[in-house]
Amino acid sequence: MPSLFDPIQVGALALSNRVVMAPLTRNRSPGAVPPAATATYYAQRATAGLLVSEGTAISHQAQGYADVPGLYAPEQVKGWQAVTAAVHAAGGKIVTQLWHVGRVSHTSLQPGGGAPVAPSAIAAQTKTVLLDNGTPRFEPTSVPRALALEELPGIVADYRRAARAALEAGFDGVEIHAANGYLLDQFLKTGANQRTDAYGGSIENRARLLLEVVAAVCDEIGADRTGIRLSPVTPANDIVDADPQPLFEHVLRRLAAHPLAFVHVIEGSTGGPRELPDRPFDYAAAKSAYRAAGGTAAWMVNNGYTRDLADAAVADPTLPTGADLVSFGRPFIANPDLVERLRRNGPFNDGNRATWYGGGEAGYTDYPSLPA
Ligand code: 8OZ
Repeated sequence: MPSLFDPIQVGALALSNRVVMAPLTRNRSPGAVPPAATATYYAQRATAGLLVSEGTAISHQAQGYADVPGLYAPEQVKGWQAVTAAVHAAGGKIVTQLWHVGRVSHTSLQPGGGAPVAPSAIAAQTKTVLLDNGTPRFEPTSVPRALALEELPGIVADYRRAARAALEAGFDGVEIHAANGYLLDQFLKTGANQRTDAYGGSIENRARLLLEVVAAVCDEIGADRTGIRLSPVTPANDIVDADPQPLFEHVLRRLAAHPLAFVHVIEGSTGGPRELPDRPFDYAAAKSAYRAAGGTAAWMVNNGYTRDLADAAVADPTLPTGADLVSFGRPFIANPDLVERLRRNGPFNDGNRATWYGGGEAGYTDYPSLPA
């Protein structure tokens, strides 16, 4: 029976255990360049089997929050090189999360102060994080404009370029962020996509952009270095779909055509309840649909996992309710040695919410590890 602490091969990546650090936005990259502290922060957490970086913008247009890092300029790649070198020196593995926020943005963050882009010109009733001298300010997102059909190949090309840049930056691979109400999730779901062209309407059409992005990234860096993050029912960033079960089973069946490294599924409401009475979803059925279609990727589960829940999930990864990997988000902020703390069943540090977004090293690189 496998345990959380057993090694596992995930695509091209040999992981030392099954505990993954989930992507966490920290807003500490002025000019979209990760600073030296970011290398320290990730290296401190390198005992995770795999680190997934914070969401990293694939283009200027992809930016939606203050001081988020990018992978679209040479100085950004250089900043990340120091991070990946530090993680590798500490014995860890790290992939970057390729992110386009779509409508979850603000004109002050967009090229030329323009409107953010989206499948349709429907505003998200949500807030983004801007910074006033390092202090977070939560600001409503701006009304987006609908992307023209002719613009979509450029977005796919931006994902492809960013995937190439990720390998130049020394990452072991990428995770395509298709969750949490950002651009690819906006295309998938009826609440944000009212297009009448080949990218709207039917499930096939709404999944088209995501599948084009996956194909381009796999072609550029290899499916065995590519993962994807999905959130079938999260209400994060004001996203909703009228019928998520067939939508996600279609997406997963189509993803099965690529021998991906991992599929990362947020169960329930991101950072919130695992069960949503008004948004039921059968994750086991979705996983079964993926495996029945020949999907071979490691199955990574996320959201509110305790040691007990994680043990149960990895005990039999072949079950529809089982998982190969479990990712932990917030617990990794305050517990750099989370793997060891899980092994010992605690104690766990409590994080300080005031320093999640923005600021310096306080609440970033100063959480203690347990004494050996
Ligand atoms: C919290 C704050 C800002 C961004 C996500 C990238 O939900 C995020 C995010 C989370 O995926």
